[in-house]
Amino acid sequence: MSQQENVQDYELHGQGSHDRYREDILGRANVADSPELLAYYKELAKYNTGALWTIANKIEPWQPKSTSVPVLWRYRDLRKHVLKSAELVTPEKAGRRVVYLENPGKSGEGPAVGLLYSGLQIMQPGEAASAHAHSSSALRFIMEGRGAYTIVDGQKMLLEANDFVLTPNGTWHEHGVEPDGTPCIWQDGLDMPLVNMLEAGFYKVHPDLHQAVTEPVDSSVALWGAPALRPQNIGWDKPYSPLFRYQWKPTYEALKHYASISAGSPFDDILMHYTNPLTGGHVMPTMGASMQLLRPGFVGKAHRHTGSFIYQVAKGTGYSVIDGQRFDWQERDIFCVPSWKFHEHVNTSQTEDACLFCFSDLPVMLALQLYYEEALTENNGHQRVGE
Ligand code: 1HN
Repeated sequence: MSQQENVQDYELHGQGSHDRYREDILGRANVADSPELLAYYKELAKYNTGALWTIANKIEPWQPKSTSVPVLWRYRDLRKHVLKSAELVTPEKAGRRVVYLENPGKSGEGPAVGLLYSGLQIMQPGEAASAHAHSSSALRFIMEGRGAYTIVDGQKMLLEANDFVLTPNGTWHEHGVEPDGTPCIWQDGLDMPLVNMLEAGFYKVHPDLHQAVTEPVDSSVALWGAPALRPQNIGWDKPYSPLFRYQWKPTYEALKHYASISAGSPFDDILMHYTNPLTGGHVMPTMGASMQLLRPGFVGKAHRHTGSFIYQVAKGTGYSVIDGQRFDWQERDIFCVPSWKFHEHVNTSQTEDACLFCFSDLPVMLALQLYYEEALTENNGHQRVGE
């Protein structure tokens, strides 16, 4: 799965990548401007063409160069602003009442990191947002509140703190909070920037604005939620998981069981991917998700890999060093790791578990043979902070 040998190969050739001399001897473009060439470039531009050697080194980096930067979004800063949005606009007017997370490296474009979108959505008791469908896939991670629900293709499911929920591409989906509930906030994650980059974005509003609930509540959990048991004679030919709601309690229990018999990974300690129960693969074709447990006192080593990753702290306190910057986090904070940036995680508590929810474009990277990873070898596997 990891293409580590290839990475080493690339590294060898990529050394001194900013060095013109090396570009030259390594057979990279290194053409100096001359009046004759400048006139030639001008002439080519008239015909909507260009000389590849003027842009080749830029469009073919030695290694991935993310335009996103690591960011930590602190929930204690954001929560009041998310609550405020509920006073300012209605779900009817806003369509989706969401405060989106924007990466400073990509401002004006919308992504939280790479080609992933994320935002915080709030619904008040008694509110309901209308049903729509799009070619983007979406997921939710529930942060707080009681009484929230989502309906996906006629299946209603309840949303509780730390539940992970799918609304795969093409499905009708709508959300609301029961009248006797409390204000509910969750994180949305979408592949929309990827889908738009591929120029494949479609969107439609449900003709009746709301769907009929055609199945018993939480039917996907009843059918597909049992560990390692597959229901008999249930046809499912969709490219995404038939289980739409992954509840927190069994997820945490599974992590604890795994932890009880495993030394864990030096980078991630105890990490489990949410899976499509039919295939064992990722939950959707474009986005995958995981929950990891950092046991008390865990100090992770640094590694890096391709793909864009958005974390939410489901439990505990600690910090992550991302591209040489330390980010201290606590429950409900969100942070991102851009592609090919070194990162390492630490649980600062000696007594309490820390759990990190994470979603990513890993399935895309794997399917397209673009997944590479490597460990940091110098400095005993730890980044130097602030250098
Ligand atoms: C969307 O459909 C939802 O269904 C939330 O709750 C956020 C952001 C961009 C595009 C579609 C939702 C979204 C979104």
